[in-house]
Amino acid sequence: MVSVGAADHADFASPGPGWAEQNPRDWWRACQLAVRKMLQQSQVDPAHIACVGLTGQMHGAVVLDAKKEVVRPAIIWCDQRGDDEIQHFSRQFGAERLIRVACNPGLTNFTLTKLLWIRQHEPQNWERIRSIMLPKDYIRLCLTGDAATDVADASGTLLLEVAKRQWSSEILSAAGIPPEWLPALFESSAITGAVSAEAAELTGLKPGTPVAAGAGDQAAGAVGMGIVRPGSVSVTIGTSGVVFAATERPALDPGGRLHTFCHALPNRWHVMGVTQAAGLSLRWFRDRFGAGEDHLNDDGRDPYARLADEAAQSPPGAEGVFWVPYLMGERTPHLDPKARGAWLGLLATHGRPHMIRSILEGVAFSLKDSFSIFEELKIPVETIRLGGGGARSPLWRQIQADVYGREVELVVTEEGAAYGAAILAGVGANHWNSAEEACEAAVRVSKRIAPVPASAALLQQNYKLYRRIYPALRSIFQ
Ligand code: XUL
Repeated sequence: MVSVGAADHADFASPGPGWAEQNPRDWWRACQLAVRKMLQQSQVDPAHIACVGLTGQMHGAVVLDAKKEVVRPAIIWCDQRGDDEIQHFSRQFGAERLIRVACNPGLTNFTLTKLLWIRQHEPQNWERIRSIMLPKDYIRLCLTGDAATDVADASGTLLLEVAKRQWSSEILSAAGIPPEWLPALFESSAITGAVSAEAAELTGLKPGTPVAAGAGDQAAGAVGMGIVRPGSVSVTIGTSGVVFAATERPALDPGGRLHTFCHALPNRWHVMGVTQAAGLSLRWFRDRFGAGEDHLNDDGRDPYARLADEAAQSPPGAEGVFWVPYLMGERTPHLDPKARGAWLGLLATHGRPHMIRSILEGVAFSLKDSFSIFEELKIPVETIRLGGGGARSPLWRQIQADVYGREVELVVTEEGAAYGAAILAGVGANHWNSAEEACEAAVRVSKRIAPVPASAALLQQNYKLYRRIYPALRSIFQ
């Protein structure tokens, strides 16, 4: 499996307010290093690798010229610059019609928005574009020479007819995007090509090793956590935070607050709600204010563990301090790129422990907003599994169980997206007949965490107050 360009661990350039860019060449260099290191450390014989799976951050726009050279840095998933362009497109296309065709509304995050922005603001770059792709598919191009993608990742472009699992000629023609710019579409476990001699030289993989379509980080992560059947839900806190539910059919939110995408299994879809700055809220705190009193002394401990220790000094509810995590605008439920982060309720008696705990609670409140929409749309929630960096913190796990008011589960393998990509590659290599069968065999629950009644009751109360914060602040953000 190759897990590519996940912005969770890499920084991005922000050359303007709310902008986010990375250079695809950096991903390819990192990928070569990572694959070489993996082969070296694991001592796996490349000849024994049956298939390579791919996953990576979603929604980015990688734009290439006729020679398949990168035209400009990729504008990535959390970039917010294209609000005017996507609003204009939605009005012209018809906002309701867009939800009917693409199953999703026009949002700044989606790939189409970034393409519209490039055309409007960088006509000289637009003229050079001959193909467009998603981040992990740029790595596929470097590995195999093929321009291909999977329906799950393609769902996040706003160029797909999600219900039919095919590119939308209607959207493409309304947006003025030539269909020949797009990669070929596959189901996630299909084989799209094979490792080229040149890529083999650079990575240490064996030439001719098949490469499966794979999926974006969320759908692959869900497979890695066994979220393949309706009723199973995951909450993943990486840079962003995602509440993800598998569905039998495309479940449409007429308000467009949830994303409705193809899942990485044939004939299956999923919905997901996204908090833009989940893990990012805590990383921001660490980067700006340090990781604990001893942050100047490198005591070798994980800075996030030190932050959690500090947070644990505050009681549940952070003695009235609230954090709203809108550091990169917000998707679910507000769909508002102008939303901003805020602390509320501070008194002179509060200190870092309250502020850090309020971040952990505020992110969990924001994720609970997705569960509230699931309830409205009657999307079943039978089991909840936690993943991503956020699931490594015992305190954040407990806060989540308390805020959701439900038992939560952990799975043995933490690297959800990478593990999911490997599972999908295993299906592609006919090791299993289906991703469902593979998940039965390869995903195990390691722990169950029940809500603590007293703190759960308090946090449910606080969630009601949290819900009132955005409407109260909205006009100030504008
Ligand atoms: C999902 C999303 C994130 C990114 C970054 O919609 O934006 O999962 O893929 O990891």
